[in-house]
Amino acid sequence: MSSDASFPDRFLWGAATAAYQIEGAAAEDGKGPSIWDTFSHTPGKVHHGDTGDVACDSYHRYPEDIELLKRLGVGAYRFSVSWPRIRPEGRGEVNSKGLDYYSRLVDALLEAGIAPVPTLYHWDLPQALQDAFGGWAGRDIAEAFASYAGVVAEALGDRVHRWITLNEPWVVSNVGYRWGRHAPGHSEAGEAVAANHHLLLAHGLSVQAIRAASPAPAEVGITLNLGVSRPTSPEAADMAAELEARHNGVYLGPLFSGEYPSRLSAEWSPALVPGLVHDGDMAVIAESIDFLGVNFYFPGYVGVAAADGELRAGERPLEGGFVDVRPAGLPVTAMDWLVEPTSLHELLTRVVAPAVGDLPVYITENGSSWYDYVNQDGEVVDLERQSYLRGHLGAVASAIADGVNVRGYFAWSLLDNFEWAEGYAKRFGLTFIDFATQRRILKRSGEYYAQVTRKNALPE
Ligand code: PNW
Repeated sequence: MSSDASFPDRFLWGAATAAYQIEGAAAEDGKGPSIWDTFSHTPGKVHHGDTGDVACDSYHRYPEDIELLKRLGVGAYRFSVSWPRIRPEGRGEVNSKGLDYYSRLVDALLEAGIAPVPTLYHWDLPQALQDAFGGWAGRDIAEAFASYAGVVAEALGDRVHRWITLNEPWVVSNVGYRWGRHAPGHSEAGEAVAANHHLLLAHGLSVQAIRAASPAPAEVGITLNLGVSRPTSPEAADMAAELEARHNGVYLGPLFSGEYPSRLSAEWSPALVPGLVHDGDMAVIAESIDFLGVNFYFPGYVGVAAADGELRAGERPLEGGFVDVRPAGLPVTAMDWLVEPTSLHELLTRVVAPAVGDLPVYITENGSSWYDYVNQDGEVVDLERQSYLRGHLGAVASAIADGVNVRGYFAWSLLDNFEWAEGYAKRFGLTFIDFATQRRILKRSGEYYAQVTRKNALPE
């Protein structure tokens, strides 16, 4: 990977956030409660008892945040729309004050020359729909989501030309419904498999709804968090392939080939659950899209557990005598996530390109968390984040050189924010936030990113 990598003309540089992580104003202007309001207010669910009640107060401070985007020199901002701001009960009555907020945000972005790229679902499901349908585990959620998507597209589609339906359905179904670490905090494999299918069905129906409701031509895509699993010995190769099927194939298969991967069991494959997949569903899910969004943070390594079952240093248990491994020599972030930029190149060339062919791909999130602090000069010198960014941008450039159709990159995140179950303890921002005062400080990595976006190349 050469250090002077440059990017194609019209490569789209961006930064990303999500509504519950930054907006605050959790009960303002008619917003209804979401499952994350409920979950974060449940003792023991989120580190330190943190909630998104105030977060970065971006609901009020978005003009300041747009100034930060201008300093970064980005051409696009990926934010998410809060479903319970638009429909406090999830269905039925539309809250015009909620739509007005996003309309003001979109206008201010366009004024600044920044393209708005909204995500319609970044995990803040209306609590009323969790109660009514069991959330994503219930089939009726799919129509409700498509209806809400149509409402937003009708209101903003004269100015928004690129939409993302869902953020990371793998995390929604597994972290939320299988392992219970995210809202709604359930640990039911059956619910997780059902959620997997209903998320995809909701996606397909919403693609149709957005195109039908939008007053101007719209590009529509979905964001997946895809992974690479690397076996550390030949005996672990089959388990690595299994993990990739659960992580990637169960989404890429239906979206791009109209079928779930055949190797998976009923614990993981909606196709094997009686009554879950209805006639016609697979065609709706495979509705053609205009781009694929890819989120990437870290690779996985799979090894065989020690014969006595004891965990060795850096290992975490997986099922069936396998372990998740941290190979010596690779750095880890504050999240304990491995740093290995070549794995992003591997993902794009080995996993993404074969599935999507020539379809445009956007990296819709990539970034890292470190223990940042403000030094005596009032600066945040986050050299590890800068190095992570540089390495991963190099990987993107080399994947493009190898023929992958990557059209843009969104850094995660514009701001330090509410990092879900980790609360405010884990910082991913290019901007530091002092949560006591809401003061924003562009970090060294943000200055670096501004150089990249202006040169359309990696400096030095
Ligand atoms: C993504 N994992 O979540 C989300 O889209 C962001 O909202 C979040 O802040 C960011 O990554 C950093 O965590 C993920 O366990 C959560 O593999 C968990 C995983 C991956 C992504």
